[in-house]
Amino acid sequence: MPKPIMYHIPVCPFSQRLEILLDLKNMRDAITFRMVDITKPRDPALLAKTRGTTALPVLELEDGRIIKESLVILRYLEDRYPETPVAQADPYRRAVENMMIAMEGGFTNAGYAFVMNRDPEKRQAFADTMTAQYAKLDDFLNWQSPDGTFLFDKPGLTECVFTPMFARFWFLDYYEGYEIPSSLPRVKRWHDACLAHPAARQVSQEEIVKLYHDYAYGKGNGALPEGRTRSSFVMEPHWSKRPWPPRDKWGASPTDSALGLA
Ligand code: GAZ
Repeated sequence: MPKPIMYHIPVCPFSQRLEILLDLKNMRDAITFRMVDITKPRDPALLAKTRGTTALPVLELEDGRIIKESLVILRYLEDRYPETPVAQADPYRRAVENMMIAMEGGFTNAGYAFVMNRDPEKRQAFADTMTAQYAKLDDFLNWQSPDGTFLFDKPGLTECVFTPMFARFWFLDYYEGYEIPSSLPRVKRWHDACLAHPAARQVSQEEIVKLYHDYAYGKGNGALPEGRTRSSFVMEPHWSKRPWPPRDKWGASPTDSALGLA
């Protein structure tokens, strides 16, 4: 039986959204996952399928039709495999879920802009922007689920969307010393439960801190900090064989060999 193919980058948070959904549905085997190495030029055959765009994940259906954008793929998979629903069925509850999902862009941007900032004088402003994003989520949870842990009784579509970002933001803890303020206990409870859930274990803190090292030097998506020849995103040497990077991100980047990349 042919299966849909997911072209993905294993460490990409947008791809992890779909892995969490499939794990919650117990349906990982319904999809064939094909890994793409973003540090190498993109396969022209895949580029033709995506009409020249390079962002992943991309889902190719059995008949060759293409779906892009993680939130669109997420809802497609939910509709296509309805046996174990993850999204809310009731229209108002579905709307509540989607109101919270609508906050993901601002939240994601705040965290990435914060870790990529290279001006120590602006650090506090980035931290404040991050806290304002957590405060919005905290307020929403206090409105819709004040006594619960998740938005509804168990992890749903909203948790699929945000959990991968909570995992990436381990880099804020490590490189910025930033944690959710204790004045926001509701979002902290949600955050901790999302990360502790068995369906969210595709990446570890150690993997994120090592692979995303170059983001702390302002370089995303495989770009190189000055003086370096290999991205922290390369697949070899494997991250588990590299040392933990220094936490202080404000000087020049450590060398390839200091990072275990040589
Ligand atoms: N909106 C798309 C989706 O599917 O939701 C975003 C997909 C995406 O950006 N994928 C990245 C990609 O394939 C990998 S993960 N890049 C390779 C390429 O050649 O395009 C990127 C950001 C960002 C936050 C995170 C990431 C990231 O900005 O982790 O900006 C580019 C990329 C806040």
